[in-house]
Amino acid sequence: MRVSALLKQLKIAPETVLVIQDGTLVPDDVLLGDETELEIRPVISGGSGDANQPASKCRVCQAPSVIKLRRHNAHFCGKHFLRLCRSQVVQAVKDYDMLKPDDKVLIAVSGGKDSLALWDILLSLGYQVDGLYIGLGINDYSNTSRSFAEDFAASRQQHLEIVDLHEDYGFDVPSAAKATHRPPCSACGLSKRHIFDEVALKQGYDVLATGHNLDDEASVLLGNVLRWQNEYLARQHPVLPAREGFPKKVKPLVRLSERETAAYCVLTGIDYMVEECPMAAGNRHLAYKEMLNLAEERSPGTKHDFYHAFLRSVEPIFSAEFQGQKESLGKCQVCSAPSPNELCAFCRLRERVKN
Ligand code: Q46
Ligand code: ZN
Ligand code: ZN
Repeated sequence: MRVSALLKQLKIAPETVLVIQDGTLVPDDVLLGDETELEIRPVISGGSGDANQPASKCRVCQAPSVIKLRRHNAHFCGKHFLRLCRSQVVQAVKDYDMLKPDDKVLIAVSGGKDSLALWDILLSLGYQVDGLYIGLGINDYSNTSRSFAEDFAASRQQHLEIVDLHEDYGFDVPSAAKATHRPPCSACGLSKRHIFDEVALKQGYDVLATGHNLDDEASVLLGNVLRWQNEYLARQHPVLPAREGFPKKVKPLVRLSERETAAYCVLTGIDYMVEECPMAAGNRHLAYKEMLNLAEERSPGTKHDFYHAFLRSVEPIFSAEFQGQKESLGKCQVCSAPSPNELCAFCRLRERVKN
């Protein structure tokens, strides 16, 4: 039986998983023996069926391929797939003026596929990049994801800064969610943004990089469009310039899908946290990802065109509308972060959880 037939029998959409044997990818057209042991690793949320891929060769070198990318309408061998991933990052960096060669970069690392793939790609491109891991106190998930981040940093002899929400600030994400009666992702996102900014500025980094990929950005865009959140649309750019109290922020993975970053990790031997955060359930962006995966299934390239055509043609209109409307901010009396109030949102959250 071929891999494609096996997936069809299991009712698994090939675009939603990676099939892995002995640490490398197995293409859809490979014939499986009776004793073959495979890992079928989910890599995206949602999606639907596709099967019976034709026998495949790498588009570049004609060697047997390991992955098919439908939106490029091409197969790639491992070497040329990795080269494609790096070139997509180079292209994003160039298109949006994300990084200068001698920038001191801080990357927000979660232990998942995206941030570790990005760290590896930026290092391979010669950038100077340190990692920042934030312990969120989400039980085993946090402990395990931290060890993936630490192992990667150690294997590449890179510096990983660790901040622990509980040890350093006296609360964690589950207790913040309880105290605020809001979804965990709300307190989590707020805390992460605050700490990323604080560490990047205090330690003199030029740029903060995050591992948001094409699926993340396209699903956020869909959410913003469905509700016509014009102000959010004006700010949905892969680069946010530095301004008083905020570091420059960049998203160099906006040309790569999450399936591609997962495949990058498998092919480069990067161990990452495969399990999703247990608090992600109910996050409405997962529903938007599923919608986009359905559209992508019918029409490969939809996600890319939706997001990148927005950046090219529509985002400038929204950002012009809100140009110069940024409120001038004072400083938080506790932590000095920019804030329109006496206490910034992060310090207010801390107070609320404490009481
Ligand atoms: S870690 Fe935090 Fe995510 Fe978990 S609680 Fe939500 S925001 S889902 S990237
Ligand atoms: Zn090749
Ligand atoms: Zn504060």
